[in-house]
Amino acid sequence: MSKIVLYWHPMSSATPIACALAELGVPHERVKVDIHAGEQRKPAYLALNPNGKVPTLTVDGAPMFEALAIHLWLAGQYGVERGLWPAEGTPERLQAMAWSTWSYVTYGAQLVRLQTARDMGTPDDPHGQAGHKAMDELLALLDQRLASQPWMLGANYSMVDLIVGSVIGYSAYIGAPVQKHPHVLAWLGKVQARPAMQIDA
Ligand SMILES: N[C@@H](CCC(=O)N[C@@H](CS)C(=O)NCC(=O)O)C(=O)O
Repeated sequence: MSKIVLYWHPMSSATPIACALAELGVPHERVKVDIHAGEQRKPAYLALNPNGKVPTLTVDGAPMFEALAIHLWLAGQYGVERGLWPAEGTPERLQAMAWSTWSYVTYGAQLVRLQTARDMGTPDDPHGQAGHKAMDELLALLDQRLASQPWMLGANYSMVDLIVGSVIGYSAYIGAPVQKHPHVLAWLGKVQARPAMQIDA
């Protein structure tokens, strides 16, 4: 098996990756990068991640960055044999890619608007309000999907639930209207109750 190292900081964008590694049962090392002390801007770290952020994952010493890319790589590499990610060439794989990207990119863009307004102490300014409204509409899409099936891909839990659930869970924490969408709320509770989501990360 490849040697996997996760560069992380507690309660950060690296946390869902630590949870994914736990869910998949992938042996790995963790290296803490203290982003409050500026360690992410040191040349040795920038050589692994020119973006200067956590997470970074190295695979036999070769680095990759961006949480979504890491999620998709881990799921494809370790998830199929564990029944947690659909096999290549199946319609379910297409849905897994689509919804994972939807959460980090489409929903994530609105999350950033709300987060920025919140960080500036003005969550109710027009920018924050627009982000809130857009998230409400996107959550309605998700609610519709989860009204007819218990998990993102159908009858069984998969890494898509962990990936999408991590983004939706964080958005709820910063004030997205998740509680208005009953199927999303119930599903999120189940995702967050998984043992892999309880790890100290
Ligand atoms: N889309 C990026 C976001 C990463 C990100 O924003 N990480 C934050 C922690 S949550 C960080 O490292 N911040 C340090 C900094 O900006 O200097 C990714 O997935 O790599």
